[in-house]
Amino acid sequence: MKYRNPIISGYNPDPSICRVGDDYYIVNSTFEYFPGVPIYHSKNLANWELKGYCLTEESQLKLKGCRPSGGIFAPTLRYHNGTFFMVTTNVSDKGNFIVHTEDISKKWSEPAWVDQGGIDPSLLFDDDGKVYFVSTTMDKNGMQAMFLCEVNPFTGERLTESVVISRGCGGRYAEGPHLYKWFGKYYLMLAEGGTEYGHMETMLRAENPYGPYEECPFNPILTHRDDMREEIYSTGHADIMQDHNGNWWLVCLGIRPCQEKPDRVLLHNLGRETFLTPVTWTEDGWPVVGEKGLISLEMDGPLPGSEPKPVNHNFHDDFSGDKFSLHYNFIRNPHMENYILNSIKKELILTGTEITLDQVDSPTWLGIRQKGFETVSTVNVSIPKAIQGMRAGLTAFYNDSYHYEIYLTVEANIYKVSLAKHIHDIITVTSSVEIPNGDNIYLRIVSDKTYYRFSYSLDGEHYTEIGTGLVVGLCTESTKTMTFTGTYIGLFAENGQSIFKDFNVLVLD
Ligand code: 6LW
Repeated sequence: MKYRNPIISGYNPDPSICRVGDDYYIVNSTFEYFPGVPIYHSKNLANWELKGYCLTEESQLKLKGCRPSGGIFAPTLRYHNGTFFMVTTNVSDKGNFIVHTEDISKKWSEPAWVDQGGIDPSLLFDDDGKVYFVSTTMDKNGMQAMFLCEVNPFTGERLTESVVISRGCGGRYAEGPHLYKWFGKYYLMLAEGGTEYGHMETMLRAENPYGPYEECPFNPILTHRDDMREEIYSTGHADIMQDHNGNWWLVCLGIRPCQEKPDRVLLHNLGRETFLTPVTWTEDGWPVVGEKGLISLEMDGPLPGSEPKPVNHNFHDDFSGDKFSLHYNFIRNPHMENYILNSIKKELILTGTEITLDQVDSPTWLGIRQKGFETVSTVNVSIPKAIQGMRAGLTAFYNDSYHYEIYLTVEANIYKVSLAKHIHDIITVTSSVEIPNGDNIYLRIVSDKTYYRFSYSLDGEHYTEIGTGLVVGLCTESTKTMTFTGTYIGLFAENGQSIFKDFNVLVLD
């Protein structure tokens, strides 16, 4: 059956997959965003539905003041004896921890912290009842290595010394380790080369979890570093599982560049997304990923379950519900008293504080992942009480130093629609138009691979463009610090209350 990649679009990196009967689950990294670690569900590996998050309480996910792309790094999801276990790292809190639940629709446990350092933790539940915990960190000489210990997965207690089992297969930054027990052997899969354009997956195996490990003779088993098709890059940070029909699959992160030839500047703004590929095996027990280590946007494979349905990424919220859509994320731990849904009047009331989009804090902001290059986002905004300098509007947001927004504001008692941009250390208002009042103003962002275009309307039909912003300004490669996230389309308010109605994001590609 044919299916399209990415199977989970938009910023959904570091995928980990597990199977329970004929149900499939994927989790991803979330860094400074709240709630943490989304759980996607599928029956056919091609169509995925967001079902909730592993970390939904501040006690599980402390993000206050965390740097951009701090917080939650790569997670691993495993299922054993009726219990789901998710292990991850909060680099802005106490490091590696495990949460568990018997029902993913309910609250997960409080964190059980593990006394082994590093990032990218993973778990293996062995046949003899031992539970192995592996992560990547530096040894006492500052050399990166995979460390292994045995743990109690409920308490996080480390039961054995942490010992080095591998330093990878020669690529830099060996990380993203997953330990598996297949065909009576221990397989160790690693990401190497760094999560950028040199990214790759390598495979090793041993008779014993502590090694010695032999390397797959045709490593890397997956990489796009030399792929001249230029449609998917940076494939790596993968996880493998066998479906309920006995077929094997690999999920990995990858990026779709936003630059068209002949620009050839390698840039991406949507973040690292989740891709799927079939896996077959050589006679001597090594995995063959995709088309000899390459994957494509259109693939074919023995999918379990029903024929893939066309994927619709459109988002519409008329605020008639009494709960926030699962697709909304917040920046760090939100102050929920500033987010009020009025399902009777179909309004979202945002109370902006003095915290702005430019601060490493939690402004009054909620957003959904941008899931395609070509989008049309609209929202209706009103300012019930004019406060000088307040702002309320619609933003294309990467992080506190990289965002564009079109918004209502009040200056010297004059209502205006303005366009502001924050790129690196440049914060500027590039356009400002006087409007008659602050009631029911329509704001719109139209995006493609090159531009975000900003317009407003007084009647919801006739739009006036007030400016554009280059997509390149919101790309991961352009940020002044190392970042791992992707763009959101968000609503925000600062220094006053605003009323939002009818938020729509159409995804056209
Ligand atoms: C992830 C690690 C990595 O934990 O990036 O560059 C981190 N390598 O594998 C965030 O995705």
